[in-house]
Parts: sequence; structure tokens; C-alpha cells
Amino acid sequence: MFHDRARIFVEGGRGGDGVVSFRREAHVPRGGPDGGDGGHGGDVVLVCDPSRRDLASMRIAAHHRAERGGHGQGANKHGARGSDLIVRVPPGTTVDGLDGEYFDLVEPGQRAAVAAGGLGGHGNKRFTASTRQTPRFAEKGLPGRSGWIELRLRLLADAGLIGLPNAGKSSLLARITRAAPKVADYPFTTLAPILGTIDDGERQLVLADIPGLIEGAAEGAGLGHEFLAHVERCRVLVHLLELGPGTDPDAAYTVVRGELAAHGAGLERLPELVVLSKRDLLPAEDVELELDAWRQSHPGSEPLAISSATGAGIDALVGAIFRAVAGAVPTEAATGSAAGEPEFESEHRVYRPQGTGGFDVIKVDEGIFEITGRGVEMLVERHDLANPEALSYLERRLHEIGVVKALRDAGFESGDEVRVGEQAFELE
Ligand SMILES: Nc1nc2c(ncn2[C@@H]2O[C@H](COP(=O)(O)OP(=O)(O)OP(=O)(O)O)[C@@H](O)[C@H]2O)c(=O)[nH]1
Ligand SMILES: [Mg+2]
Repeated sequence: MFHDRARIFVEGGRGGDGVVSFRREAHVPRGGPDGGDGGHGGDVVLVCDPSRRDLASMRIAAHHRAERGGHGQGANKHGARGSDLIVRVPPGTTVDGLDGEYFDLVEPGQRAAVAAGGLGGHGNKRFTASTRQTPRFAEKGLPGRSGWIELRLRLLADAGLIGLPNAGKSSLLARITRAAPKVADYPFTTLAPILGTIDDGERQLVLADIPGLIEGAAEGAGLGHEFLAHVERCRVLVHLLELGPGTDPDAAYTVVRGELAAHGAGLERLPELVVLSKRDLLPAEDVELELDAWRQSHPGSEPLAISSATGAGIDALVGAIFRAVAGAVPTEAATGSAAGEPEFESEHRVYRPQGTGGFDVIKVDEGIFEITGRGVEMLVERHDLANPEALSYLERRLHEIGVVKALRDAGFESGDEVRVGEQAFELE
């Protein structure tokens, strides 16, 4: 099975906790605080890897968690940053990430940090102040970013081989590339797109053999509809129409063109080479008659006639594919963010939740107030409220950022309960 979609759960590593520690030395009676910081959590990073063919490996394990940061230690030792978790995906993978983020992995080695690790907590050394020489509290690390993301693969090929089942697409791919697709005289031999490369000494092109399309493919008939999306990123279509006793290239053409248009992504506007295949099945004169008939009914269209069996017309076709691809203006869909620098580079991005500034105070009940707002929630999340020193530090911070005033305005009195996130505490 060829998997071109996957849904995975990603979670950045939790930040390590800061630590409470005091210097101990034989000749220093009361050493100062020396608790180190926790390390940041690792990121979950998708990396574009050309050796991956599809997204099948994503189905084996759907959960991807990066390592948590190390805890701080005494003697000012900071915890280690958690390792990133690398998830390898094939070129052409697009990602609907967390909070509406979007990534397009095109270039080999391109990276996307889809779930950043959480911040490490500060050790007690950081909380030394003139009025607080011996802080006996430290911050906890914060959780990394997490959630489900959707991956989708659209093969990146320069040219796509399309046509009805049995038109000879796989035979052509086998003839002109080193790919070895299955070939057989029944329809739907090819069950998933197959890539091959052709090389003219200077340039290399990627060719995709797309499973045969039939009438209704765009609505789900046959196999083709699942794979029409892969055609979206091709620059040129190579449309194969089978010759032979009793075949009707015109009718076949109409069916496939109809499906391209019905897919709805503008596939019908891609440049197209029309190729009459299996020419060895007809006498040479009849092939010429077919070509003439085609030119008559499709003015301006110059079809090629080939045989993958004998090799007739193959060199001319390969030359025409190279020229067509070189002349084709890349479509929006074909390039994605491929042009220029990869947009999402590898630098470590720690998850600092957005919009941490504002907060709201609501009176929930008599003597009970709730504060919402990411900044305040983070502050509370990072402290151990059972520790009186941490609590008084927190109170000071809440004063400084105006939360206490807002509480007073809402009718708060000393000793009332305050709720933030999942925590509840009394504030003096
Ligand atoms: N005589 C002759 N037979 C051919 C030629 N090309 C393909 N065939 C035969 O046509 C049949 C179908 O060929 P495939 O290459 O499997 O066709 P396909 O378009 O890939 O078919 P699907 O994968 O089912 O969509 C096979 O029996 C091939 O041997 C040709 O140039 N000459
Ligand atoms: Mg095939």
C-alpha cells in the first residue's frame, strides 16, 4: 500500500525544572544560592528525506514525543537541552501543523519544527535579589507544544504519465527509466504512483507513472482519483492513448481530460504531450492515418506515436519531454516553497506561547476569582504554590503586572480564593 496521508500526534519535550541549591564549602559558612536552570525541551522536527517513498512509516507509530530537558543541579549546573525527535518524510510532504501553521517540505534536508519544546525553569540562583539573599524556590519547566497534525504527500515529479488503464504507461516508464513497474495486460496493474528518472547527460527529470484513470475517477471510481492529487505538482502531462485494432484514441482522450478538469485543481491547464502508444500493433500506414485524423480533430496538437515494445519514437518522445518541462512555467502548486531558500530552517525554537501579555479577571462566586491569560497561567504553572516563598514571589509578580489591582477592582479581598488554570490558592 502506498500511503499519502497520515495523522500524527507530536509533542515537544517538557522543559527541565530549575533547582533549589546553596553553595557548600568548608570555609564558607553560609554559601549563596547556586541552583542551576532546567534545560529546554527538545523539538519534534520533520526532515525532508528523499530516501522515503511514502508516509507508511507514520502509521506504525502515531505518537512522536521529543525528549524533556534535564533538571538543573547545584553548583550552577544547568540541565541539558532535550534532544530533538527527528521524523523523516518524503519530498512533497505538506503539513497542517498546530494552530494553523503550514509547512511544505520540498528540498532534501529541509526541516520543520512542528512542536517546539517547553522552556526550562530557572534555578533559585536567578531569584536572588537585594531583599532576597536566599531564595528557597525555583521554577518548574513548562510543557512543550503538542497536538495532532496532518501530513499529506504529493509526489514531486516533472512530468506525469496519464491515460486509461492499459494504455502502456508503466511499459513506457520501464523503457525510458530504470524503474521496474509491474506491466500486465489487464487494467489497474499499477496500484500506486511510481517514480523514475530520465537523464540526458546534463539534466535529470522525474517522471511519475500514475495509476490508470477511468470515467468517474474524480468522484472516486477506480483507483485514479486517489492519485489525481499527485498530478497537481507535475509541470507537464504525458497523455498516453493506446493504438491497436478497434481502439478509439479520441474517446479515451475525452474521458481522461474530463477527469482532469473534474478534479478541480486546474490540472486541465497543465501543458500536455499527446502520445499514441503501442504503434507496433498497427501497420505503419494505419499509424499515419491515426496521426492525421488526430491533427484534423485537434488542430494545433502535434501527437507523437511510440512503441515501448520496439523502441520506435521513444527518443523523440524523451526529447519532447525535456523541452516541454524546460519550457513549462512552474505552477504555484508545483513549486510550493521550493523557490529560493527553504523557509523553515533548523534553528531551535522554544515554545513561548503567543500573546502572553493580557489577562482577564472574573468573579466566579462570592470570595472566588478566576484569572485567565496565558502569561499569568505560565507564571503560576511554573511555581510550586505549596512553597511559601514561591507563593510570595508569585504575589509580588502579580502585583507588578497589575493582576492584584484588577482583582481589587473586581471586589477581591485579602484571603479570597484565586483560580488560575488548574491551580487554586489564597492570596493575602
Ligand atoms: N505491443 C505492445 N504492447 C504494449 C506496449 N506497451 C504496453 N504494452 C502492453 O499493454 C499492456 C498494458 O501495459 P501497461 O504498461 O501495464 O499499461 P498501464 O498503462 O501501465 O496500465 P495500468 O497500470 O493498468 O493503468 C501490457 O500487456 C503491455 O505488455 C507496446 O508498445 N506494444
Ligand atoms: Mg501501469
